[in-house]
Amino acid sequence: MPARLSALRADITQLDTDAIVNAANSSLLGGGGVDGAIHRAAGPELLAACRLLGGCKTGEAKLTPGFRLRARWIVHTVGPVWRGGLQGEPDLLAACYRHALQQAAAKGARSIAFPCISTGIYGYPLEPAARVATATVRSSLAEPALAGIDEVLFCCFSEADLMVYQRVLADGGAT
Ligand code: AR6
Repeated sequence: MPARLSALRADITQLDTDAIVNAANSSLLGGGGVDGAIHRAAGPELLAACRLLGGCKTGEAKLTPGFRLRARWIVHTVGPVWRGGLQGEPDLLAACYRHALQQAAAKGARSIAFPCISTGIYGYPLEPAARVATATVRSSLAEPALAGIDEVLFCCFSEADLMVYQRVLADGGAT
């Protein structure tokens, strides 16, 4: 069975996928946006766990438990700051999605939810980001190591973002 890819409008902290992804910064010590929301919802144990991780480079991903969340795992990844698109941003954003899937699959997660990484404070335009996200997830799920993942949710925070994702998923032939 191919994995199901879909978009929804939600607060990612409320989802009950096995893993959720955090759009963090390289310190992994919290911030605004979805990062702040995840830290508030998961509780102070999350910050304590993140302190032990030694930060995270752009495009990489590190995993913690979900603590007070319904999700069992949080995969923290650091998206690129948008600098016009010619500074390697698409490859770095793709690496975030690929590495987050790998971290989740290594723990046996079957379902995972992504926020729209880099498209808030980091300024990556939404539609090109959504194209990188959906194409990377589709191609990565063909890797044998990721075969256990059967559901990927793209969690949009606004109705406008959801409409873009639905169009991009439809263009790519998603189920
Ligand atoms: N659930 C789902 N999506 C959300 C939520 C939520 N609760 N809250 C915000 N979003 P951003 P970035 C959406 O700025 O651009 C932090 O300070 C938001 O509407 O959170 O990768 C980090 O520490 C947008 O669509 O992440 C870094 O310093 C998306 O999440 C920096 O921001 C991403 O926006 C990372 O910036």
